[in-house]
Amino acid sequence: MIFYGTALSSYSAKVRIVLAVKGVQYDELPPPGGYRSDEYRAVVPAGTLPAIRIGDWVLSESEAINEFLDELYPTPPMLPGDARARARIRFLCRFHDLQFEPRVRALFAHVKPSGRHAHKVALLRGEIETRVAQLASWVQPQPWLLTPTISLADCGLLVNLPLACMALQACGQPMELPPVLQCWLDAGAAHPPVRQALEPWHAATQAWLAASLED
Ligand SMILES: N[C@@H](CCC(=O)N[C@@H](CS)C(=O)NCC(=O)O)C(=O)O
Repeated sequence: MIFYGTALSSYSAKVRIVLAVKGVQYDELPPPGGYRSDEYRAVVPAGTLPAIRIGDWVLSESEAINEFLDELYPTPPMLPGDARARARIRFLCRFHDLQFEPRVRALFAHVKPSGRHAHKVALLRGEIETRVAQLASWVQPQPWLLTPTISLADCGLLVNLPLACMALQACGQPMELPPVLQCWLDAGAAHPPVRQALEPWHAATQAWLAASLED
């Protein structure tokens, strides 16, 4: 299996968690020509990261990849339980992709001091805090958000919740997490496959933030 990803791509990190938890053997490649390039689109038509390739079979979209990996490598199951439990896991995955991550991404334009608009950062911070409060009210980590073993619901948020904190800190408007979510993040960061999966993303993100702040 070829995994197309980069260290800085948060959606690549989301899939890398599933690959690490399931102990999948794969070769990681950067997108040939860069993402969105014609060269990469010739392999991955959507042009986005991450993507996987098995022979000439290609799949992009992190959530589709994660569900495919869960079916291909069923141990440990990351979409466990009955229909209702599985639906709740999918709900948190969509919440991450559709409600949470886009607002974190919108902060990126404001990290460099020269491009920062404090009032827009404040608006985004308010929207992110609303989503964080919703999330905290929906989960009772056991120790994972919805399950005793890590599920697909944890993966995107294990990347983008810390990213929201790091980006807001860099923008000069730090956010404090509710204790229930901070405890969950701490437990996640101590989990060896999660730690291994997040290491390259964390290092690249810190380097990018530091370089942007010096600009
Ligand atoms: N919905 C997509 C989003 C992936 C995404 O936005 N990836 C970024 C890198 S983290 C990217 O490829 N951006 C280039 C683009 O959108 O053309 C997924 O879940 O895979």
